Amino acid sequence: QASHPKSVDITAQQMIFKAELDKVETVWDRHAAMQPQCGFGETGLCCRVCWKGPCRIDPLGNGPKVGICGATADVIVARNLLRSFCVGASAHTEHARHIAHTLYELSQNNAPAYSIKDEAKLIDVAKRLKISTEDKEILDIAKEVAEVSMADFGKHHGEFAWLNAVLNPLRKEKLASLGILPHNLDSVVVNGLSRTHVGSESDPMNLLLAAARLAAADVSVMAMGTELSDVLFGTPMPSLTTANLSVLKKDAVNIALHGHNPLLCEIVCDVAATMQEEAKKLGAKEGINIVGVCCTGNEMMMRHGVPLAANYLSQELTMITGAVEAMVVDTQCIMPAVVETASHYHTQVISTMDDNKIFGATHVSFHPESAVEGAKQIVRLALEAYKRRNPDKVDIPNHVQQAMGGFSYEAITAVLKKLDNENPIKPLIDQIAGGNIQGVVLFGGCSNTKVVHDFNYVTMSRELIKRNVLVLATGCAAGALAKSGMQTSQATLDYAGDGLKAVLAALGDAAGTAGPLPPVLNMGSCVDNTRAVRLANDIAMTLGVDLDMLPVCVSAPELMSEKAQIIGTWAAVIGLPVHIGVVPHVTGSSLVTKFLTQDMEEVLGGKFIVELDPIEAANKLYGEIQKRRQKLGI
Ligand code: BF8
Ligand code: SF4
Repeated sequence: QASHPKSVDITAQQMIFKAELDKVETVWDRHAAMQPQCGFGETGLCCRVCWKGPCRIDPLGNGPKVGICGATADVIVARNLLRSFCVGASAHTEHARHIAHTLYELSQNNAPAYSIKDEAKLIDVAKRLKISTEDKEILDIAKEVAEVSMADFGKHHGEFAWLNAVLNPLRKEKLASLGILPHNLDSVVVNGLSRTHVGSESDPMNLLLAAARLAAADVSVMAMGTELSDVLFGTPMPSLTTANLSVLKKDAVNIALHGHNPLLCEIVCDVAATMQEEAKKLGAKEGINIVGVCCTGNEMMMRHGVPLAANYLSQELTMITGAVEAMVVDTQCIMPAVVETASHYHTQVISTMDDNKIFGATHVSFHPESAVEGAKQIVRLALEAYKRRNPDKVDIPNHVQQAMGGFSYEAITAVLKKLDNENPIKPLIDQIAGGNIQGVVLFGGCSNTKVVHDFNYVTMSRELIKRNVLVLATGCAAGALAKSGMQTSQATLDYAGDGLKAVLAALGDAAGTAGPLPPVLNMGSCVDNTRAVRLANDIAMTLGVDLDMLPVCVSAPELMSEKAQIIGTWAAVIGLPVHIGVVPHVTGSSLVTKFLTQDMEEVLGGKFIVELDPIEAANKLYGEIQKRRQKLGI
């Protein structure tokens, strides 16, 4: 049982094996039980929009060609897709709204647990939102930034401030010329949903254009989420930490923080630091050990160097170690199954958001106004659970992996400034033009039982790095590449091509790190994808071109969530080739499939590339990079 075909994370392999011994079901068992999966759903051809249905169109041409209302395969597929995107955009919207609202409450002195951790960032954000900062108190600036942000949600006239901050002028013009420039966040989602009501829009192309407009709104709201989080919690800077299930400690009260919203985890970290003695009194010699799961993990790793235990597919495995006292969750990507897994051990699952309860979990209602009390209650529940821990069930893997996180836009430009203070983007452009860096691939997205856990990330990134492609990563992709050792200096020495190796060594010297920078720069959680957009826009604007000219691609080789689906879509809408390693639920419509993988490129410059084989996928992305280098004449 030295290796397990379900994951390439060796600590996960070990815990999958333990789950079998402990007779605990995992996501892989449920995946197996679900086979074969429904072909109508897989091809996007199942419609449940109204109660005359469900209707399904046989992709092989047998049986009805249209639904009971007459909806064609193209309409059904496009409508399902738009609905999914609306959910993904809604998740990002609620995330950002929560943070903007807290910033506002802070400016009114109603959120005592929070403060402005990065004033320079607040001023930078204000400028980009065209808010004057002269002679204003910092809290007044915070109030205006929060108000302008919150106004973006429902704005019906005037400027869409965050859209202006995130899209470059050329791209804005392009989207405007196609009539797909969104005017706000909330009503674009509502509009998208309304168009999918029975008997509403039945022009599949127009549904796809609505999806593109929604995607442009989504990238704007994600930028808001990231940038305001930096204001409240600090802008990430590079730091060394550890990743994979080995970060759990036998002699500590282990608290796993899981979900997405930094509002909760930041305060739990602060409060836990003040309660170390209580844990030690219970016999936990190492006190309280906070670890991260999924994007909450990425947020904490980026800002505070908190160790990352797991990404999406290994979330249950944290508890299989038998050493997790509390699995504290906020929202998104939390498998309902965590409660069942926890029931086999002493783990307390604690939900924290009133609009995101988990059946069977203990609920601690968490609000910014009373954040410290809520966090204390959470830590106390973990301390209580520690008393119930069964040492016979504890088995923590011992393969600690180092990882460097913290590569925000600001962190990267700070390093580049050491090379050229006046024009920091120039050294990067020079290296791209000279060929030491052939191009950039941003890895994002989830893990998915349809792919061997983390395998595509590791395989593709090594293949690209070897060919001097710089890799950026966010979300569960960043988690996979942290756990697999790709965010270390050693990975540069082991895998990078000579050109890239030289650049990363020079950057490492400039940054003052012990060795070269890692070949995979961890940019944070999923919402943080917009950090990469800002960097790409800087390059494009310096060159006087739009993003559709840059040798920059996106890859989501293990994606699954609706959030990841819309992120991929906005990446294509802003002009980038987007690889996905899982077949999307659209193949039942040749029109939709052709638009996403071909026609879209002519109109917007970006498109989807579906390729399940990771080596072949790396080849294809490298090919796209070369095509774009040729267009640029480099
Ligand atoms: O936002 S990558 S599984 S954890 S959806 Fe979820 Fe996908 Fe992970 Fe973060 Ni993003
Ligand atoms: Fe069937 Fe049309 Fe109703 Fe969909 S909307 S379930 S295709 S009748």
